[in-house]
Parts: sequence; C-alpha cells; structure tokens
Amino acid sequence: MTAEAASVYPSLENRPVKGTICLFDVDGTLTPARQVGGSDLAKQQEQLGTSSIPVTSLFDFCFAENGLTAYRMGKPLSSNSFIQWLGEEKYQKLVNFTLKYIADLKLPKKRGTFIEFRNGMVNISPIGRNASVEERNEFEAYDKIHNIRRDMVEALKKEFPDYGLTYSIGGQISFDVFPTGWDKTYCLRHIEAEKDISGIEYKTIHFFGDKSFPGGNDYEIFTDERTIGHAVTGPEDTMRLLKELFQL
Ligand code: M1P
Repeated sequence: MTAEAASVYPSLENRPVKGTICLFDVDGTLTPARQVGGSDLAKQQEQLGTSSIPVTSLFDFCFAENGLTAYRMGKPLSSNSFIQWLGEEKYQKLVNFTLKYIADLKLPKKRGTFIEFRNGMVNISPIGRNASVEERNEFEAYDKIHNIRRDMVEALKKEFPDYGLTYSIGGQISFDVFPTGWDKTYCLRHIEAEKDISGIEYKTIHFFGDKSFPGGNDYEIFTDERTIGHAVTGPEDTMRLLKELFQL
C-alpha cells in the first residue's frame, strides 16, 4: 500500500464496516467497457493504476485471471497455473486445433496474437489481440451477426469433450478458456482464507459486475451463494449502487 493510502485507510482489522467486503469486476464495472480488457494484472494496471501507483496498492485484494494471480495488501499470494493443470501434450493439441480453426476463418480483418497464454487461462481471439480499438468494434459488430466466437467455442467443446475446460465470452474480440471451476468464484478462496490470516471472517461479500447474465464471465460469482450479486450497467451505476448501499 502506498504511504498516502496507508495513512488514509485503517488496517484491515479496523475497517468501520466489519466482516464486509466489496468485489468488483473491472471492465464495464470500474472502468468504461471497450478499453483494453481487464483480465491479467498488466491490463488491470493499465486500466486502474498510474505510472506511479501500482494497482495492487489501490485495493486490499487484487485478483487477476479470476484470482489465479492474487495480491493481498500489495503482496502476491500463491498462484496456480493452467499449463501445470492441463499438461504440455494436451495444451499443444488445443493450440494446434485453435490455430488451424482460425486459419480457416474468413473475417473482415485479422491481426496478430490469436492465442494469449496467461497464468491461469488462455485467451483466444479470432481477429487477434493486436486489433486496434476501431478494429475491435468492427469485429464485435461482425461477431454479433456471424457468431464467430460462439461457433468456435462449440467446435472446441466438441473436439475436447474430456478436457474439463470452461469457455467464457467476456469481452469484445476473444474468449477465455480455463479449467472448469477456475471461474471468478476461484478468488473467493482467498477471501475465505483471511479468517486464518487476520481472523477476519467476511460474512458479507458484495460482488459488482456487468456480465452477470448466464454465459457472461461474472455469472458464476454473481450467482454464488457466498456472494450478494449486483448487476451493473457501467462505472456510474456501480458508484450509484455503492452510495446507496453504504449511505455515502
Ligand atoms: O474483462 C473481460 C475480457 O476482457 C478482454 O476481452 P476482449 O479483449 O475480448 O475485449 C480479455 O482480457 C478477456 O480475457 C476478459 O475476459
């Protein structure tokens, strides 16, 4: 935590609202949608931090990739890895199938970085992650009509029925692939572990997200019985709800 923040916030144990924590999705919830997408930590930093303020110092907990990469009070917690879980051989089969599938797609535009390997997941983008904002918007509109991502997810499910993977279309140009159960609910284990670290038992866990509908990447945590889910339409709506909830 930065010195400035540390002087403003009481320690975790001395927060005025006891046993309560608010968890936020990033893209479309804390920041406007259609920016870089907030799944790995570098992107969260880009969206929420500044050149002098690390994003991990702005929040008590910072969860990237559904909590596979996690920070508590600015310090990293143990992380988990997709590749360890799946194994190199199966992973290569998945990559090879994906690249061949994309090679056969005809799209208005293709750019680069079709598969982004992250710690806890892979992110697959038919247009490629190097697409500009304009190209992102164009792909999103095209995808709404031609269901490129939906069909690709179906093809992957059919090809790898025994892999135990979940596919989640959360942003504009891509979808995430991760072991079933490694969705956003994964981060709740870090929240629950706080009981053994500082003795704080979070009995009220609010979650705010803009993709809370079935198939959206906030759905699992939004509907999880451990959380109180709040569906929001954007950062202003999140702020409005927070003011209402906590009489700010
Ligand atoms: O946060 C939602 C999604 O944001 C990005 O998606 P896209 O680039 O398609 O807009 C990605 O970071 C994705 O992993 C994430 O789920």
